Amino acid sequence: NVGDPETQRRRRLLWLMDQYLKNDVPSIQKSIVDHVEYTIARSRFKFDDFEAYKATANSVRDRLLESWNDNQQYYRDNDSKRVYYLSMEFLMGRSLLNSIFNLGIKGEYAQALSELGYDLEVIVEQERDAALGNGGLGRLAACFMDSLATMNYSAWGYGLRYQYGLFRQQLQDGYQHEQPDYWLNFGNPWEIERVHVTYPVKFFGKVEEDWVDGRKLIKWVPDELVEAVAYDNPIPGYKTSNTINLRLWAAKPSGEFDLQSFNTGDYVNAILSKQRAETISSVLYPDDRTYQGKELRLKQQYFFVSATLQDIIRRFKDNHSSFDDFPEKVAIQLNDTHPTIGVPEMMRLLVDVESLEWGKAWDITTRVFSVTIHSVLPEMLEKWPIELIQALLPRHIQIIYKINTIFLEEVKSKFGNDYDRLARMSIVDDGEKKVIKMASLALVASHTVNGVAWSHTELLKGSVFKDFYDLWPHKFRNKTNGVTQRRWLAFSNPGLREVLTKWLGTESWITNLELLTGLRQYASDTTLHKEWNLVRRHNKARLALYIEAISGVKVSIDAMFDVQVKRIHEYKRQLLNVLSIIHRYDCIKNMTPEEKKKVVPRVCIIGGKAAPGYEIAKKIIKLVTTIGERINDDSDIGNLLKVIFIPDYNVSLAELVIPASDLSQHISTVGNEASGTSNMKFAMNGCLLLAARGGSNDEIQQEIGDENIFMFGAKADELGRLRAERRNFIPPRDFHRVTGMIRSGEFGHKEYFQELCDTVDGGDDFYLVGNDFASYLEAQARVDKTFVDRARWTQMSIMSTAGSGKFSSDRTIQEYAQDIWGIQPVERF
Ligand code: T68
Repeated sequence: NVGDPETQRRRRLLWLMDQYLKNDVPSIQKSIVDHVEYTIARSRFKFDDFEAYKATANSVRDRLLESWNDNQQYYRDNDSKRVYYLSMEFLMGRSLLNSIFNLGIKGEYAQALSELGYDLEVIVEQERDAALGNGGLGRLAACFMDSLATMNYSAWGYGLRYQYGLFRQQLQDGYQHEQPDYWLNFGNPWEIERVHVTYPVKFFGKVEEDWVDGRKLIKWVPDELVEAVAYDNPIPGYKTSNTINLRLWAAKPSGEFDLQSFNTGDYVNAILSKQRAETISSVLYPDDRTYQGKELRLKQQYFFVSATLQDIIRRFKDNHSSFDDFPEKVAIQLNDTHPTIGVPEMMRLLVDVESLEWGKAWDITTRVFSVTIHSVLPEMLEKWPIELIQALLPRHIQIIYKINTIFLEEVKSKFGNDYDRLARMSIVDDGEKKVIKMASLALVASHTVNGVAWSHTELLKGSVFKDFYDLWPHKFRNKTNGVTQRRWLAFSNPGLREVLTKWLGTESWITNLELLTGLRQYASDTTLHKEWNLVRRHNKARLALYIEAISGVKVSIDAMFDVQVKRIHEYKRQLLNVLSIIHRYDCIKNMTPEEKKKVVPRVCIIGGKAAPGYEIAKKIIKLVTTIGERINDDSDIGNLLKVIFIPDYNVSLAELVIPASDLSQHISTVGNEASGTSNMKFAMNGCLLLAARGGSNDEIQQEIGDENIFMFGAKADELGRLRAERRNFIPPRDFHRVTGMIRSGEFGHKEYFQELCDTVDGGDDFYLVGNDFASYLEAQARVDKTFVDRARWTQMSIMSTAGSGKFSSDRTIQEYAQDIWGIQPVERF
C-alpha cells in the first residue's frame, strides 16, 4: 500500500483485471454458466437452448468488449485519421458464429458447449437476424464493416437502431403477407446502450437572427426536440485485435421540459405526445428503390445524421482546438444519397454553432464528404419537396439555397449562361414539383463520387451525372463492390474451407482472397474433383432437408439446384426465370418416355421479398407458388422438375442456400443492375452463374473466363435501341405460348395473373423479357448439356472459385481507403 490514493486505486484496478479473459474450454464454460446464473437469472442446472444462446452470446460479448475498449483508447492516443461510414441500412444477420470465428475461438466454444450438453450448431440457430436493411445496399455496408475491422482500419459505422427490421415474409395460400420483425423482443446481447452518449435533435420551428458585436447570429428555435441515444455494436476483425464500432441511434423523448404543453394542464396528453418521439427510429422503410417522399423518412435521415455529426465533432474537439485539421482526421462516406441532409447539417454546425465563417466551413465540408451511388436511373434519385424541408428543417433550406447559388455561379463561370444546363444541374428544382435533388447536393459537396461496378460508373459519367462529369471529371471513381469471404465462404461453407486450405496449403486466403488463383492448376485434378463434389453434395443434402421441412417436398440431390434469390423486382426479371420453368414443364409433359430419360433433373429454387405495396412483384411470388403446386404434384414429371419458393429469404438463409447451389441466376435487364453482389458469393462457393450482361457480371466473366460462365442477352449498347423499339418487337412463339398458358387459366387465378402477363407481352415490355427469351433458353440448354458432363462442370465450378479473388470486400475497402479516404491501417499489437 504505497503511493498516493490514486496510485493505489490504479494498482488495484490493474490487479483486478490484469489480463484478458482466458479462452481455454473450462474458462469459457465458467463464463457461460456465470451468465446463465447472473445475467439470464436461470439455474445453471436447467436452461434451454435459447437461454444457452443468450449466455453464450454474453460471454462472447465480454471478450469483444475487452479488445473494443483497448482499441478505442488506442485510436484516441494514436489520433490517426478515421473513416465514418454513414448508412441508413446495415444488414448484419447473425453475430454469434461470426464473432467466435473472427476471434479464433470457434473450436473452444463448440467443445465447451458440447461438454455442457449443448450443440453449437443448434445454439447459433437461436439467434434472430439483425435485418436492418433491404438488400444489396445494406448487406454491402455489413461486409464493409467486417473488412474495415479485419484490415485494421480506424473506422466507425453509423446508422439507425430500428426497432422493427425488414418485415418477415409469410406465405398464406401462396400470397405474401408482411409480419413485423420485432427483433429486439427477447433482448439483443450484442449491443451496449450508452445512456450518457445522447444528443438533442431539433425539428420544425423557426430561424431567428440577432446581431451581436456586429456579427449576425443565427438561431434555430425548434418546435420539437428529440433525444438520440447511442447503442454500440462491437465488430471484431478476423484474427486481429482490431474491434471497431457500429453506433446505432435510437430516438427517445427529450429530457428537456417542454413548458408550454406541460402548463396547459393536460399532463397525460403531454406525456403521450412526447412519447411519439420514439417513432422516428421505430421502423425500417421497406421501399426498395422506389422513392416515396414520406415525412417520417426525412425525419429519420436528419435524426441519424445530426446525432452522428454532433458525435464526430465532439470527438474531434476532445483533442483539437481548431477545425483546421478536421479534414486530416475525418473522412465521411455517404452510403447512397440517404444521409445527404448531413451536408447542410455540417454547415449549420460549423457556421451557426462553431462560429466558423462560411468559406472556411465549406472548405472543410467538401474535404470530408464523399458519396457512393447505388442506383442506375435518374428517376430513382431521391428528391425531397421543398415545402417539406422548409417546414421540418427551416435553417437547412436556407443553407441549401446558399450552397446552390454559389454552385450555379461556378457552373456559369465555366459554361456561360447555358440555362438548360443550369436548370439540369441546379440542386433546387423550381419546376412544377418544387424539390431538392439530393444527389446533386451530395455531388456538389463531395470530393469524390463513386459507382459500384465498372459499367455502372461509366453510366454515371456518361448519362446520369454527365453534366457533373463535364464540370468535375476528377471527382468520379469506380469502386467495384465486394463481399466478405469470412462470412460468405469460410464459415458458411466449412467443408469447402477445408478443401481450399488443403489444396492451397494455407489458410491465408481468408484474408487474401487473390490466393484462390492457386486452385487453377488443380482444376482438372480428379482427387480434387472428388473432394469438391463431396462437399457440394453434403451442402445440397442440408438444403434438401430444409426444403422438405418447410414445404414437404422431397428433392433429389442428384438434380441440379438452380437458384434465384434476391429482392423481387421487375428489373431483376424473376419472370424470365418463371416463364422458362413453365416452358420446361410444358416440354417435359409432351415428351415420350425415351425423351424423358435425357432430361436433366432440376430443382428450381426462388426466394425473395416484394416491397409491401409492389403489386406486380407480389403477383410474381404467387405465380411461383402456383406453378410449384402444379408441377411438384405432377406424376408425369416426378423428379425431373421441382419448383420451390423459399419464404422469408434473409442473410441466414443465404448462408444455407448459397453453398448448396449448382447454378444461380443473375439476370437483371442489361444496364439496370448497378452491380449485384450475391453473384460474387455464389461464384466464390463454386456455383456456376447464368448471367445477363452489365453490372458486376461483366467483371466476374472477365475474372473467371468466358468459358466458365453462361452469359446471354442484349448488350449494353443495344439497350437504348431495343427499348425504343420494344413496341414493334415480336417475341418468339414459345414465349407467347407460355404467357398464353397463364392467361388461359391453365394454372388457375386467371384474372389475377392477367396484369402480370401484360407487363411482358402487352406491347410494353420495358425490361425486355420477350427480347431476351430466346437467348435465355439457349443459355439454359447449354447449362443442361454441361451439367451431364460431370468433369467439365466440376472444372468450371473450381474455376469460378479460383477466379473470384477480386470480389473480396477487402479489396474494395483497400481501394476506398487509398483513393478516397486517405487512411492507413493502424495495427495495435
Ligand atoms: C443495390 N441497391 C443495387 N438499394 O441494386 C445493387 N435503395 O446492384 C448493388 O449491388 C447494391 O446496391 C450494392 O451496391 C440497393 O440495395 C436499396 O436497398 C435501397 C433501399 C432504400 C432506398 C433505395
